[in-house]
Amino acid sequence: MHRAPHSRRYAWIEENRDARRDSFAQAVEDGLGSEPFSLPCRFFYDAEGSRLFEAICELPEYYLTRAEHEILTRHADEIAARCPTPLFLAELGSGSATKTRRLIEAFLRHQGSLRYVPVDISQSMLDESAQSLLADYHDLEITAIASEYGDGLRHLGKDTRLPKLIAWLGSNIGNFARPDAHHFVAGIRDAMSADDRLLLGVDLRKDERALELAYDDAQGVTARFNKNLLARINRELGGSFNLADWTHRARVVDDGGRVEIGLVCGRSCVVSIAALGRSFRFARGDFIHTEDSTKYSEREIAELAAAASLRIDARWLDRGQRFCVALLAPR
Ligand code: AVI
Repeated sequence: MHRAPHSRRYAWIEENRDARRDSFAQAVEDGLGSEPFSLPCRFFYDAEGSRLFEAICELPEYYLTRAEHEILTRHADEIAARCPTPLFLAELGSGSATKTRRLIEAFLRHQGSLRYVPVDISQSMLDESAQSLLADYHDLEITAIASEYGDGLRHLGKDTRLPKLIAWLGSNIGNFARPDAHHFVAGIRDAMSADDRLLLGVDLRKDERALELAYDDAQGVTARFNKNLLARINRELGGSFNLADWTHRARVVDDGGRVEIGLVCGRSCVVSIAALGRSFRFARGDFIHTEDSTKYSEREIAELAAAASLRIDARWLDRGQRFCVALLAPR
């Protein structure tokens, strides 16, 4: 465990750093080595990708963040009142933790002090958000975990000193394929004791046009976010992608249940990647799948919970009925 010199209230843990670095090269080799081409979306979030994602959350078309924020602002005290206290608050994929502030404030009101355990792949994001939270909340302690979800969850499962609320917000669940989402929620359930709770933020199925706009915004921020994956290959693995040859594409499929995101090749090209010691050939029209953003109906959320032996204690929608936050408890 490492402690930042500037605060006695901040500690951070790094899980599996080498595995994380190696897995990027391996994922690129696997994903570009054969068709259909793909790159896993978890690699979007280097420092630049995290910055671009924060910009996406501010876009007028990207309603998800505002809808969830509205729900948390209106119902954070009720969420805290429904949880066993005192507890500690853990968060998977915490990012800037902006939305989490409403929860932190509610728990500080309910129990006076709070330990917050954010889990995020981006060390820089964890450091930045921790410093800003600690400056604003004097009764807050933070133990940040820099890791992928799986390692973070294993760590949380062992932390049984107090009950915990695990927040998995921002519809991050949407970036899992449906069967993987079921599997992952079951994994969260395994890391929970009887008094623990899960707070799940999920984007709902909706009108296709609203989804298209949310994932292909007028300012092109989402396109830059998507293309940053190729830029990251160039930066970290010595790749030769010419970003101008690639176009962002977001298509609504499965009856509005999923946005399929990727990059379309506009000109045939050969891309060398020094760290892999090989080249990849792409033809005009080739597609690299980079992300799925899956949407759920309220019924699908109930099925997801039931399949993981969780019950819905309460759920809230925003006024526009676009987004759902559900509080889940072990059955
Ligand atoms: C992080 N995740 C929930 C975002 C989403 O909406 O699926 C990622 C994103 N991709 C494009 N825009 C936002």
